[in-house]
Amino acid sequence: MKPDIVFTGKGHAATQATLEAEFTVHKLFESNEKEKFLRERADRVRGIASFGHLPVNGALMDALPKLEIIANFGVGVDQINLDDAKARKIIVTNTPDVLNECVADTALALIMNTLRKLPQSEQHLRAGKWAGAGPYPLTTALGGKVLGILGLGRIGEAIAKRAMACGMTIRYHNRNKKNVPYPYDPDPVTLAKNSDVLMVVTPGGAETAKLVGARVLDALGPQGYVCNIARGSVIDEPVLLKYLQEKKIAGAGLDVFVDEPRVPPEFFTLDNAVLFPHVGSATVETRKAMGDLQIENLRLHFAGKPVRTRVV
Ligand code: 8YV
Repeated sequence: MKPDIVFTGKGHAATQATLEAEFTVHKLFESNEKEKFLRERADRVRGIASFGHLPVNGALMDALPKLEIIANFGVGVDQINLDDAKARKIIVTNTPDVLNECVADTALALIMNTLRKLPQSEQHLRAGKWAGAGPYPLTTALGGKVLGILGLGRIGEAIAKRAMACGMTIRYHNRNKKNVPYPYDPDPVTLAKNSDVLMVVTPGGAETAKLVGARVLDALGPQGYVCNIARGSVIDEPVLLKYLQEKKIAGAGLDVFVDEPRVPPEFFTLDNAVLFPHVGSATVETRKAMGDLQIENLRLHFAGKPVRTRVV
């Protein structure tokens, strides 16, 4: 008997194909009557493979009383209510580490594109302005600048290495000081004050919601840049938009947004922002590795063994 699991969203195709071969899969995201869908399967669903943004909260868990495990595709589990899972003794797994290098590559690309305005300069060429209006205006170098990392975990460390190779120096803020060679700032405002570029790498969720707002952006100042590779929720998005429009900061590089895939169209007209459609981990290799880990956790659990990457 194949265990029954629910997909919460459409996700990585090869991963979903493997799961469909090994489990009896129920696609919640395809249903227009979700309550009925869950009620009809409540007696047999033992797992959730979570993909995307659909909240996995206590109500969903209670609708599936046989639920034992929620295996997330992604390192960030902010859409899953971990307290609710813990209270119900439901295991939650994620896909850490396998994506560190790709996400750090994307973070470096954000810094480079934001400071050097490479997408904007390419636009200049494509619009035929190079020959007409002349060379693209000068931009600013990475070398010699201070990168402040807000949330120095494993991804943050991989970003630090790359930024140092470009001649940047590193500082950081975490809730707790770490045993690392980089100077520590006691709060996000001080970090922003001491940095030229602030890179947001914290987890999402309630604890970090709008951590970067007016006070942090004021501390960064008109010469400062902010980049976000974490979650849109960590930055106060309307405030950031206003600061970019009024040039109260120099620029922003954003891979994540509050209401993905919807991005406020006001961002599209900004010359001082570089926008990526949440591609941090989006390579063939990394997405396969993330899927393999998600699958492994489900296989191990249903074979009665401990999972590999347990969050709660
Ligand atoms: C993915 C991510 O975009 O791992 C995460 O937390 O945000 C990304 O790697 C996402 O999980 C894919 O849906």
